[in-house]
Amino acid sequence: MITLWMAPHTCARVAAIALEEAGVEFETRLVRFMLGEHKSPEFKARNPKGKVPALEIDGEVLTENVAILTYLAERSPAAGLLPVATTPIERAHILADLCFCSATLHPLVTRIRMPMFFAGPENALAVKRIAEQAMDEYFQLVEDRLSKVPWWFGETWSAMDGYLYWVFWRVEGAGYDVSRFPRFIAHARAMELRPAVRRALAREEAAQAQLEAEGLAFVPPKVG
Ligand SMILES: N[C@@H](CCC(=O)N[C@@H](CS)C(=O)NCC(=O)O)C(=O)O
Repeated sequence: MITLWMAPHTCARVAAIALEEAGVEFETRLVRFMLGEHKSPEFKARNPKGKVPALEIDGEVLTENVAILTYLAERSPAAGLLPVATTPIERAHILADLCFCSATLHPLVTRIRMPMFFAGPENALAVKRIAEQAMDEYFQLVEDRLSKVPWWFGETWSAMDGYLYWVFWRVEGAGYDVSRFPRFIAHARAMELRPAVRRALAREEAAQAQLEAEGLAFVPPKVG
């Protein structure tokens, strides 16, 4: 039994896309942030960090997207979630790319999306603008790479593309000007055509509809 603990619009989407692409059978469990369920003893027993995603596999819980993606890639080798490394340095390069998403891009996403969490509402716009400037450099890096090949690792899709897609979608929705990055836009739109991605998004939509029905959907205040 595999369970993905998730909340709509969060980086749990990265894990959901990989699970769907790998054809793994799994159920999703909605974590209601507005009720603080992610900080509840029940959830923290699974992930003491109080964050999604958490992937429960036969009672064992795996956290952190980088770990989840590398686990899934190894568990379902035929799915080709990540390139097959033949040397330790190749393996390390793949890990570095995934860490670029989790450790460099994701913190900027949070500052662009929720700047008020970092320095209060009065400084939110300044935080957002600084994060956007930092993001420009990294979006250009992705843009340059995607101007040569359709997917991050070349001609073949990988779970890294799912990670980049979530980053793109999250900041686009927060008003970040993506129009300067046409290859990245094309990448996002190509992602949305993939059947597995559509299935992952449908799961999220169902979870979001449930939150809305319960009056628990989170709407971040607009900044800028
Ligand atoms: N490094 C973690 C980041 C997880 C994370 O920050 N998740 C966010 C949603 S995108 C979360 O659960 N935030 C709730 C909180 O921090 O209170 C990963 O890659 O899985």
